[in-house]
Amino acid sequence: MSVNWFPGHMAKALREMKTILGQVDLIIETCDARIPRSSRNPELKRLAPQKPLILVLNKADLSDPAVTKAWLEYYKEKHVHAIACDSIRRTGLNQLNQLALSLTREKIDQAAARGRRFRPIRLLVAGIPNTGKSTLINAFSKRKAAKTADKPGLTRQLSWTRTGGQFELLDSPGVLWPKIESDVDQWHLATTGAIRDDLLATEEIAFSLWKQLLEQYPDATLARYQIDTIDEDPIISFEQAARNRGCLKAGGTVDLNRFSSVLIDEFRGGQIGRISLESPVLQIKSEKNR
Ligand SMILES: Nc1nc2c(ncn2[C@@H]2O[C@H](COP(=O)(O)OP(=O)(O)OP(=O)(O)O)[C@@H](O)[C@H]2O)c(=O)[nH]1
Ligand SMILES: [Mg+2]
Repeated sequence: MSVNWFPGHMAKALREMKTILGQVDLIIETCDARIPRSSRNPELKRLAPQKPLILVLNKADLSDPAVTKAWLEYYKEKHVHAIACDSIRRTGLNQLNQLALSLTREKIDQAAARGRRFRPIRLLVAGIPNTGKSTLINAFSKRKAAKTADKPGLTRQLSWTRTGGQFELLDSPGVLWPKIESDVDQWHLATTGAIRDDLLATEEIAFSLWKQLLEQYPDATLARYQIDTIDEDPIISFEQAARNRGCLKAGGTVDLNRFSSVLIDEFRGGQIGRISLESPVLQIKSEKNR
């Protein structure tokens, strides 16, 4: 099946980011703390390998705190500057502010020594769709300058926001890459809402999420969907959960499509619990096998 998740506006945004990079002091890359592996765009790394970069594991209020901590340790070992944030409640933003200052100080001091007037530090906020770039900019600037929404592909243009303080922030449209190779990556991106809901079959996304929940978070999942025991075949408990939720068609047959939407919504809203779908342990294993 050929799925087009790299529409024209993303290619255009990448081109525009390339041309404006000369004006940017530092890149803040947002990814989703629940899926730090599949929510990083390899094209962004290629865009400016020499620029200082801070990786924000955003939506950390929804991810498993122990797994997020393990990701931060993983990135520290890899010498990647990473910070966990909740852009809605502004957690992690002071740390982000301090790190952005310390990574750009030398450049700003050099400019001052050459007699240049003070100018704000320019940050490009980039990442895949729906990872909270615009929300982070609003939180950082304490303004509601950027529009945000619970769906991917809202921001369509590059636009600068002054913070009133030391920074100028460049919001950018969420960009994916032309070919997402792995099925698991596709499912994870769809589950967290990074690719449009109509691009993949809802039931397929939900069932892959269900299997992962049973494996990694069985207690929280069984409790939420009132299931006593797990059958070896996960489709049995999936159907049971749908029934328990009252997702039935006329005549009493189970409505898996409706339950699939319920499950995905509840996952996205954090109602099943704080859940991470990707862990650095598996990441290290796959790196070793390369
Ligand atoms: N729980 C939680 N939700 C967040 C956080 N940051 C953003 N959101 C929500 O995620 C959704 C997407 O946020 P946006 O800021 O529009 O995301 P974006 O990356 O700018 O999206 P595009 O412009 O489409 O690329 C909105 O519903 C936000 O309220 C966070 O840290 N925690
Ligand atoms: Mg946006």
